[in-house]
Amino acid sequence: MEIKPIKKVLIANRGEIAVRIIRSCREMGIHTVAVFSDADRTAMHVRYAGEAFHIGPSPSNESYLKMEKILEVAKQCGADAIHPGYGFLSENAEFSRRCQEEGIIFIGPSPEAILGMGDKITARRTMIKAGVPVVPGTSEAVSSEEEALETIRQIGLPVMIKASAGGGGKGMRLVKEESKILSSLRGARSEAKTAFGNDAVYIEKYIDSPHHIEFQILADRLGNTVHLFERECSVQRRHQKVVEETPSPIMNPEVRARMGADAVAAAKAANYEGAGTIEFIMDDNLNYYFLEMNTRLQVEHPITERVVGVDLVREQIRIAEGNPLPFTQDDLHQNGHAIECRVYAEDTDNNFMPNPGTITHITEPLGFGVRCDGYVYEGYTIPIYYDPMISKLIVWGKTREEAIERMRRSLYEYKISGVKTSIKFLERIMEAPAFRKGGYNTHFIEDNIKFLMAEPECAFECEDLALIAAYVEYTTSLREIEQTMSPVSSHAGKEWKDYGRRIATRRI
Ligand code: MV4
Repeated sequence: MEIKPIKKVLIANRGEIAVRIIRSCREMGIHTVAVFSDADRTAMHVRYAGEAFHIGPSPSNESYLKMEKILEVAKQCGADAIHPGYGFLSENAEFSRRCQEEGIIFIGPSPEAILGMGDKITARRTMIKAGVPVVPGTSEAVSSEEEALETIRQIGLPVMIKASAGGGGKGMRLVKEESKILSSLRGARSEAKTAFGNDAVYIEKYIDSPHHIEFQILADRLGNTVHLFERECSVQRRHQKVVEETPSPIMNPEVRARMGADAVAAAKAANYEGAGTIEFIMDDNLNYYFLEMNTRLQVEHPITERVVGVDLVREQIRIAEGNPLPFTQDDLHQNGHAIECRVYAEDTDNNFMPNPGTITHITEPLGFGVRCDGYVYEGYTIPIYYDPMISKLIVWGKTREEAIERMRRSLYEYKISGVKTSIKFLERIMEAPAFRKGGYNTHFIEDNIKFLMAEPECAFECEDLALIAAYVEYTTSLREIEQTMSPVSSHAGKEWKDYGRRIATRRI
């Protein structure tokens, strides 16, 4: 098969993921083209890219979701590929098809693969055929109320009624009582009709307090498919992931091997090409079931990159060029432990309300084993139009314990002023006994909300630190004074220095 080198990539996205993609392109010697809305004229991805084109007003449906406008820019600037990132057009089969029609490489799966996994009933049937375990339930759309009652009698309550066109928690109903079956069915149907224009629903046995575990896969055009192990994503709030880690603390080698093989079988059954994720739910006995396939690069991809040692964006591009995967399954191993915290501009004390605004100061953590994928800078105003995620902080450690302590240290170093952020909430997660123990499930945040809402403990002596800060502040201003005034003040500075040294050595 033919290999077509990609020379220029248009990034149909914004924020941290656009910057992330540009970074890999630059390392590969690939030219980059940013697109931006009114609100993003001063955005980081515009500065990072080789070229940048304005595509419309701030709302995404008038800019980042405008397929024809983006294709027009791609043709005009001679881009031979488009990377959609996550969100926006990344799982839009129509966009994948339009790229094909225009002779532009879509760095992602075919329209058929997107459609096949986007319809959850079709996806379930595909997985059943491939021998991948699915949650006990229906393999066809529910055709009548009588049939629904009969099916639920067989499965047994509680059950989940889910919209076939849904996903990520949209169009779902949990049914616990016989008397609520029909009202839930009607509710789910009308919600699905309104949200997706498709009222097909299916029924699954309800798995109580599951763990959310997903497998990263990569598939090339030649039929080679590998998995890059799991990510534990059970720390979530209202279907928004908050912390992810790999390896999963509840996994064992035997289950990992079986799930990995099932993830590969799932990707092959979907005729998949590129990077994708197979989502499973797992119960406390480590029984696992296919839930959904995400046909895109995911927010939490860096933890896999860190532990497996693979740049997933680079591999996406190489696959899109038609190259074979440069490794086999046996070449891939997990090395150490990685954790990601998603930092949001939000008010955690006020129902996690988004808190966009101007960043007046930012100091990002650095040091051994630390990666910070962000896009904001001092003086930047986070627009109200898009996701309020500021950055993703990713740390690596030889062990899980080391990674947790490195995350605590990094969150402690992370200073953002001007907007409220979730940093302290994340510090508290790292301190939570239920997180440190490792057996947590998708109810972790609600089960521990009282603990998580409290002030984080200081990993260091707070009082001493305040004194050191006062000392630093004092001597800094002294230095400025010294430059313009009499030398008398430098003596006072020495007293502070001695005191500062004394307390600094007492640090824990
Ligand atoms: C479930 C489930 C329990 N039983 N299905 C939520 C998002 C969507 N992807 C599917 N979801 C669930 N499906 C059955 N049969 C529990 C959830 C669920 C969940 C799944 C993964 C991560 C977080 C979750 C939070 C609440 C519910």
